[in-house]
Amino acid sequence: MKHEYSICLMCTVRCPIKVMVQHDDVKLIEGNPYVTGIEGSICPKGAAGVSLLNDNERLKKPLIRTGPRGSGQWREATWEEALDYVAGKIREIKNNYGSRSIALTERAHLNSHISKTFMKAIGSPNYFTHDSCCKGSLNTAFRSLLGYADGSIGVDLENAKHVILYGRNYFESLELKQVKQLTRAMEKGTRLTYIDPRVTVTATKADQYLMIRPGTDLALNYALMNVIIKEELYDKEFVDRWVEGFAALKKFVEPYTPQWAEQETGIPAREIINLAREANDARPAVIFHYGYRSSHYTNEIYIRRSLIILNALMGSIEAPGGIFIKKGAGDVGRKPLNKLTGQNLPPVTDERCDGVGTPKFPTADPNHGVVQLLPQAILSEDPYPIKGLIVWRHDPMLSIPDYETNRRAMEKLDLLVAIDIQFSETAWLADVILPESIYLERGDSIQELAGLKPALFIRKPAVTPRYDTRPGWEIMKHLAERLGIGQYFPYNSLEELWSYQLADTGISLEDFNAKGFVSLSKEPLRWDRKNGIKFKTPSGKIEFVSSLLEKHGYSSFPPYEPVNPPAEGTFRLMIGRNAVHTHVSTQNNPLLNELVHENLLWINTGEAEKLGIRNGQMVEVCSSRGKETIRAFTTDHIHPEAVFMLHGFGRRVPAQSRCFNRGASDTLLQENITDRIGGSPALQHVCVSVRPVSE
Ligand SMILES: Nc1nc2c(c(=O)[nH]1)N[C@H]1C(S)=C(S)[C@@H](COP(=O)(O)OP(=O)(O)OC[C@H]3O[C@@H](n4cnc5c(=O)[nH]c(N)nc54)[C@H](O)[C@@H]3O)O[C@H]1N2
Ligand SMILES: Nc1nc2c(c(=O)[nH]1)N[C@H]1C(S)=C(S)[C@@H](COP(=O)(O)OP(=O)(O)OC[C@H]3O[C@@H](n4cnc5c(=O)[nH]c(N)nc54)[C@H](O)[C@@H]3O)O[C@H]1N2
Ligand code: SF4
Ligand SMILES: [Mo]
Repeated sequence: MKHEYSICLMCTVRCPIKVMVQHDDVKLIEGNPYVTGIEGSICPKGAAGVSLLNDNERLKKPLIRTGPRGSGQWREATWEEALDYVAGKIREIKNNYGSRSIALTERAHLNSHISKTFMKAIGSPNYFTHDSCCKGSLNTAFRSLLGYADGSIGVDLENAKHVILYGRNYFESLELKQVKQLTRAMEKGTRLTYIDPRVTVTATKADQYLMIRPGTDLALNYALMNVIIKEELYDKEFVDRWVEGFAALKKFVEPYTPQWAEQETGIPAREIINLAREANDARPAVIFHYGYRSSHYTNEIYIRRSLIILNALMGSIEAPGGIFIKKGAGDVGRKPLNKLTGQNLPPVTDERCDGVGTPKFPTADPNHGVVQLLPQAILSEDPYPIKGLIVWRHDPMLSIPDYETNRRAMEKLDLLVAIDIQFSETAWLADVILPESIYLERGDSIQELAGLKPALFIRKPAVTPRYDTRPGWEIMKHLAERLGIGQYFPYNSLEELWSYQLADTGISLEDFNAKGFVSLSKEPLRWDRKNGIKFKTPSGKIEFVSSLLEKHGYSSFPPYEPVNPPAEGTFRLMIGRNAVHTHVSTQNNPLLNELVHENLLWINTGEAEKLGIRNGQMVEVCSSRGKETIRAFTTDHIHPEAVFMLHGFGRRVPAQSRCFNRGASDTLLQENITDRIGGSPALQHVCVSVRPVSE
């Protein structure tokens, strides 16, 4: 049997894989055996990529809509026809409203340098990614403290002595390599503390689990800082050398005692004091995990800042077993991969339609915008109309809170184009669907993976496309040619794209053949903690008092204010993932759907009893935005103030028959409210009532 080394795309973690191929068919997918930390392993979703290839509910040909939006009436088209149609509409919108009225949103991917260049060449500032909905506030928190975005930061789980996770549900919301690192570390004695209002799989593996009242992590952290500073449990040398604003923090946290935090969080004061002391015992090899998905509450920026500050107090930044700034090709004296930047193009000067980078929203990251503000911008035409939207590997209908408002926004567009592999809820409303070949059938831009040991990875086609689909980088090139901007995309084939990236790097395509990757450093790269850490803040230090925040009039340490408490008779709606599904992508996958085909509403047993709800019974969940029906799962393993459901179910597209109408949609219930400093949506702001329904 032949094999090809490639990169998984069943989720966005991009694990290196080995694809076993016979007669142009994929027989098995394993992890790449040569990659340290992966050693051949793969998660259930990665293995299920096999069934995606031959799924008869995939997109197979370009489609042009013939009926009203959402009616499911399409006609098949040739690529020429579909691309001509899209290019014609883009030109029309440009002529009528100007270039800025075209937006593009995507789940950031290996070819994002191509889509960014495409938008620059069109002349529109409105390039968006999913990122704000995932961790916009974490990004801003890191920039406010270290000067780096969150994407530049990693955790050295393997060498940590104590890992403290705040709802970072590693064993279900997977990053394969990190899960394996953490497991190995725990086998060698690393302590795991897990803090969540819900007993997750990760909680069951922890040495210590603290059930926190939802939305009160900031209170816990202020109290931890209070103890750490009062009992002098912090790394004085590190703080003296690297921290700006320690004295201000010290004064600020004085009133936030563990006894105070006990009232707010429900965690006993003595546990809070213990945790502070245990962290001190392990420092600097201690990680207060700053989280991954960080779109929960309106004060998210300050929760994330407090976690990063705790790491700084422990001196864990750039220490083995702490958190680190990722190193790239440049750090080993190599030339980074070339990427398209459209450097010969004039800069785009129009302001973004979400106001990011303007006085309206100065602190969020303009590199990917705040995508959840897009529906409102479309509907209000403020500051100007958005009339065309290209959506590439993203499902804003489901990934931006408040489904009904999203739908109204999509309906208002003159042009909606979806580049996807299946009928997403957004594709279902599109004018044109451009089907992309799946990751097993296509190659993509080479990946430069920064980290302690930077390396290059490559996604190569393992089999030929099953249907009339194309890779996204080719679709964009062909669209660009029709718009007279083809010259900014200097490739005609995958090989030419790779050659462009590798030019003058001293690395050739053949270097990937043996193991599927090229290592750039054998040893972990760490900076000298005395004098060598290159923080990118204006002061060159860790800014507890943040110049980014203060210059725009925001406080670095605002007094604690509770987030909205659930009104009488309602519960906070918490959400998350499990190990079997990826966001909104895999619910219709033939194999994964068999494993988990609906979501359940976790509700505390005592609360369920009060409402007359039995385990397994159907219940109606009602919010200010909508109503859903779902099966109840009664359990003591969730805080009584909250209910919980998996994200990604309750689907409305009949052509995705396996997941159609199964379970409930969190998106439909959520309100679209944003942390106006950090940029994340407060996905868990919404509170819901729950009542039994007769079956
Ligand atoms: N309501 C709500 N919203 C959320 C979240 C939540 O929990 N609840 N979570 C947030 C988080 S953490 C994230 S990261 C985002 C994720 O949001 P999204 O990026 O929208 O979600 P995904 O499921 O990763 O994928 C989106 C689309 O990519 C398509 N796709 C998959 N593979 C390919 C491919 O190879 N090519 C192309 N062209 N398309 C492909 C899928 O079919 C799907 O339609 O959502 C955020 N928004
Ligand atoms: N299998 C799988 N793995 C994935 C993904 C996937 O879709 N599927 N997606 C990837 C992506 S893009 C992301 S962003 C990450 C997400 O990784 P995580 O952030 O670890 O994942 P979530 O599943 O969103 O889990 C959120 C947890 O926070 C808890 N929680 C809710 N409210 C609070 C609170 O107030 N305080 C505390 N302490 N906890 C709270 C919830 O109960 C839930 O268990 O996962 C990544 N890995
Ligand atoms: S975590 Fe699983 S689905 Fe995600 S990239 Fe890795 S193997 Fe693929
Ligand atoms: Mo995410």
